[in-house]
Amino acid sequence: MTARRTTEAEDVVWLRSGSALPSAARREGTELARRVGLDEERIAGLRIALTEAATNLQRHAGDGALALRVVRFGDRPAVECLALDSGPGIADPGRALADGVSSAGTLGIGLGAIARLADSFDLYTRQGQGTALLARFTVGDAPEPGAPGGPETAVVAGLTRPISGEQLCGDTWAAHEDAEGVTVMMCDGLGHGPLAARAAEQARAAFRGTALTRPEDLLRHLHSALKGTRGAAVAVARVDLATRRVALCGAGNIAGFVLTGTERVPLLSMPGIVGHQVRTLRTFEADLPTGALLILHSDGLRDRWAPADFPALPRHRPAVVAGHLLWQTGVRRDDAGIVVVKVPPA
Ligand SMILES: [Mn+2]
Repeated sequence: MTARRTTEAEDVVWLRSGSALPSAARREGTELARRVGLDEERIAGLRIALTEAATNLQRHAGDGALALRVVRFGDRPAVECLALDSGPGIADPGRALADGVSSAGTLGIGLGAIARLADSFDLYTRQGQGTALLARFTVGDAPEPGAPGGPETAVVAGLTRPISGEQLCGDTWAAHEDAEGVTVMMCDGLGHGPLAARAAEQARAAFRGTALTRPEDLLRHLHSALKGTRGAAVAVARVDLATRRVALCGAGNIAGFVLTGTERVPLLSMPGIVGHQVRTLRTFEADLPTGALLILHSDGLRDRWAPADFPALPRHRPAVVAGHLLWQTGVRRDDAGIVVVKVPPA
């Protein structure tokens, strides 16, 4: 068997915009950074970046939040910060990124400093819609996969957010990457709270432990693994890097589609509850051209939008795409989960 890399949903610390945001961001960020062994100099940089991102949200963003978490690239952990908002957007991101221009007006370091301090940075902003900012601080020096100068492999990123008032999330995702392709799962445990989270955890464990890559086989495997839980909506997709085709098999309400700059090609799921009742399984296929994204998300995100609502979004890093779509289309009355796959040029 070829070497395989697994990525999975992580615990996400969601910090809503408010007066305590900068100090809360520094505290939580520092804790994550110490846990993964980031050195003190990088931690100092992380704290500056978090202060600036948090202050931006407070001053300009209206409704916004920071999502902090540990992500892993192989055995290299990183602390990742997503700053997401529904603010007015940044009119001139090029200028805001330039040296010395502080978007907060006080620190004098601004977005340019965040971009310099982080080893991975990306920004999507649209006037009248909002902004998604990614700043990542990785342990070690080697460039991560998919980064400029890094190995050209597929890049997978997801994001989850529990329903308002809950700590645990019933939405989850996981992905395997190997030399031939990428296999990805999105799972929405029925309802919310601890029982939904348990179904999600069981789906993730079953996905982690299998070598199956054919979506229909995988879905059947997950169906058995979820017996005894309250059940879930699950979709599994396989991207074949040689043919640049994607195949998806799903049961229940998971949205799956290929997104280009101008088009959204749906990959349908069948009715059913994985773990309880799955009658007919069908696999749907589509092309995945260079630059296009494969996106799976739960019904905690609205899916009535057009590619023109998010122009140029597919050009951005999958973590920014996941963050922006979750923030802009996510609902508060349900768990929300999204996973985004971008494949390298052929
Ligand atoms: Mn749901």
